[in-house]
Amino acid sequence: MSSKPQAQSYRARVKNFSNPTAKAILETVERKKSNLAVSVDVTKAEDLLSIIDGVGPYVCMIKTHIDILEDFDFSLIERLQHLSQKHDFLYFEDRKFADIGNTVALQYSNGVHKIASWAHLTNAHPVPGPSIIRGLSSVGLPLGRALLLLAEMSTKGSLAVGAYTTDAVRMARQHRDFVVGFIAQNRMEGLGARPEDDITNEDFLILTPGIGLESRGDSMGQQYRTPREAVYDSGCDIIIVGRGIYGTDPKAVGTMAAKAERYMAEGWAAYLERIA
Ligand code: S5P
Repeated sequence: MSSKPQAQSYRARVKNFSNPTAKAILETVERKKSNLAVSVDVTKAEDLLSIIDGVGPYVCMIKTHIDILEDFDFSLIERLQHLSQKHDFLYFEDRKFADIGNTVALQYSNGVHKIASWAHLTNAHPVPGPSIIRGLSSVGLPLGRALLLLAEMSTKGSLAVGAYTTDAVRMARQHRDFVVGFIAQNRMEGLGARPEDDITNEDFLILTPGIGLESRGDSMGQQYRTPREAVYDSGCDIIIVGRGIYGTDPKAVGTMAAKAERYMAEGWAAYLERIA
């Protein structure tokens, strides 16, 4: 008889997934004792590289918005891959796909960014229905990649609530080989399960943005909570921290590393408390 995923260790949950990226995420979290993903939303490639190099020791994952860069060139990808090997973390390209299957498959594999060729993980809005998963998985699954659905958002007034969230979980349940979890604010265990759904061994990774220790929000609708509120109170697995770590000065890498270490410690302590 197995306990609920949120009461299990990251290591014990590796077996709950068939997807190689999901397994690699859990193994990395366990190896580095870090459930911290740093979101690096900067516009210059050199800043991106130096921030990643600074916070790399403290993260299981780096989240990018590769289309924000003003000076993107595909040779950057090799330098990003070098950093992920040096510091042992995975890449999550926060692309938030939201179109028909055929279009998202092209956006994922082609264009200047060729996301599927380097990003272990990406995400999609469930708004178009299951065809978006089929489109993305036709590209990503053969490469061993994985997808998260945005089931909830951190912003004030988000429309991703109620039946929308429930339906996102149901969509994921039908595609567990490729959809390994959610961007969400809560652990939505068994949400909307029907009697015919076998959810005995169901496990999804919950990655949660909107994390800050020093602020409760920004002027554009973002809302923050602490690592403990996310991991212990709400049962989320990985905390995503952006400006709380890289702040406003992209050159202050030493300060960022210290902040990353603090978020890592708080996230890990909340996890240990949760599984205790
Ligand atoms: O609901 C969401 C989903 C995402 S992926 N709310 C979010 O803030 N995000 C992303 O997380 C957002 O695109 C940004 O890259 C990051 C949060 O950044 P921060 O600086 O507010 O921590």
